[in-house]
Amino acid sequence: MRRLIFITAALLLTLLPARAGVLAPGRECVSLGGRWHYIVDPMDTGIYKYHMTLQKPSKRFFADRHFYEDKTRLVEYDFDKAPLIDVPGDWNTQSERLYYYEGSVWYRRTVDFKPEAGKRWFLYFGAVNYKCMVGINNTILGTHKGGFTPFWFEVTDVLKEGSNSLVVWVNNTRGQSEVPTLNYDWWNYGGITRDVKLVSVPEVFIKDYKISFDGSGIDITVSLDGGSAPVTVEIPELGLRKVIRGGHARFCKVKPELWCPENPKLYDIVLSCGEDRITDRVGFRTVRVEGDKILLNGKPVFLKGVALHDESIGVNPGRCRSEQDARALLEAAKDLGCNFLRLAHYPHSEEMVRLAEEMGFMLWEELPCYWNIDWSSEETYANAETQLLEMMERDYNRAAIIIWSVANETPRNPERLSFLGRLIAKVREKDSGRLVSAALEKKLVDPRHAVVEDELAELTDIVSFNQYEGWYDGTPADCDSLSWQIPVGKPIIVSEFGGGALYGNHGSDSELFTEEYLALLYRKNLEMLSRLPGLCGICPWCLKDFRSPKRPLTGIQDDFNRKGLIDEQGRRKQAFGVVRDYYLSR
Ligand code: GCB
Repeated sequence: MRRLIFITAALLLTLLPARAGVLAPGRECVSLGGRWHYIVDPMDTGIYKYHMTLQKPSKRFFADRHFYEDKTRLVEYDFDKAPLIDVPGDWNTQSERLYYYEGSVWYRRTVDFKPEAGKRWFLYFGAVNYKCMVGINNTILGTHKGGFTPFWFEVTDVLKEGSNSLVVWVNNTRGQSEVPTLNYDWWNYGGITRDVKLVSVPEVFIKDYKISFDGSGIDITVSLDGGSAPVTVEIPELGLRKVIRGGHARFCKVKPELWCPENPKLYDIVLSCGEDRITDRVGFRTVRVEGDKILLNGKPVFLKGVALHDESIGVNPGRCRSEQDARALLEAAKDLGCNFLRLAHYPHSEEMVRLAEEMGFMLWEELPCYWNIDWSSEETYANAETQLLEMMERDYNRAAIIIWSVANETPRNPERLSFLGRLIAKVREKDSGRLVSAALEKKLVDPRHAVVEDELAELTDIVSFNQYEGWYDGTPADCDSLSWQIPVGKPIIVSEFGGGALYGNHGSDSELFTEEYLALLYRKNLEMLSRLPGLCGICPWCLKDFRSPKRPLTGIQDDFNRKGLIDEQGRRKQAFGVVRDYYLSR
């Protein structure tokens, strides 16, 4: 068994994808989304021999029967006859048989290709949950781990003219040392959950660019792949143009219209290098902390937030698949009066982030270091850091993101402090223009006194914590007299509070899971939180009821965490109005 784990780990480690940068946005892409064939493989027959020694993957499913040369061998699978599934999309909501499934699924589609002289080709995945191995025409391109961030492989030398077989092994088995770990409160949606694209670039191309604004000037750094050449950068509306030769340029003394929720101004930017050209939309703003205030563009701001999962609104909701799915959630948050979103508990899609930016939401983006992960494992740390870098690289240029958050409700111990301390140092090394946080916990020292005591708060810019007075602790009325002891001198964000209610379940306001109870809970919590000195923002937990296998209560939960202000179909509970009235009054 040990040998098997070792061989599997070795295979997974040696073929890592190319990383860094902005490969897909603003470029010529062919979406490979659509109907793919799939084979469910709970025993990993496509990988292992019957004695569990590692089967050379090229001799099994990657060979793709359709293209299989050796017709004399017994082949017990056929992608062409296998059922079809939508990509992007989770498998759990597309087949009743796969609703609770955690294991391996093989995907296959064919890709028509016509080579062009002087071009290179990359295969880009928006996200695959959780692990995957990708092959084309029987050549394994590599593997990726981490369910919410993009990765890509160069396929220039692998694609052949005509039809190509693209096979992806996906596995969403949870693991003790993974990020997230075995236990978490959301649905483990498996599959190729975000778009797959074929991207073409010239021999020398812009691999990455980063733009930032410090209040007086705009800095741009670019990096190239395949050679060196000058890069021209233009922001036409500001009349800015420069040729970058050494990888960096600064436009001094510029006065752009600043991005803010009331005026989410974005500018077109064009970068060109030889035949390569990328276009994007970027905003300019500053964010910093002064004492216990958060300053956006130099002025104190109150974050009227809500937390949400990347799960669509609908009768059978699943992982969001499209811009329309993201828009429906964002419109609900707009109606609630929000100017801020906590994108919980892992990186949401790029579409979600971009649309939120256009619509004027400040954003908190988060890593799935959730509850009690394996703090002492160096491999777990490396995994978390990779996910962090992939998230930051994808979204560095989004002005809407004001906070990177590294963890949620993690237990206090030295290993965790060191692990998260290293992640925080990494964030600061890569980005000095944003705030760093982590959602901490509060403790009741007795029913009337709550404390937030956590050495991690010394490393973050903001003291953020989750609290559930009136739900997991006490009653809504207890909010009236609860006293708080919170580290002083930093801004405070209450990153979660709330309770459960089933939409349409009415009764007295002392009855759990009724809309009336939840409305009272919110009224009492909002009064209590408003009294906290240094309060800079709040995030009700959460916008929409979301699927969670930890919530089986029949007739009420039925596999949904019912703490949404709207239910899974978008219907508003009474508490929605309570929060909206509060936001209108601030
Ligand atoms: C929390 C977690 C969140 C859960 C929520 C709950 O503290 O951060 O992920 O879903 O509580 O509903 O219990």
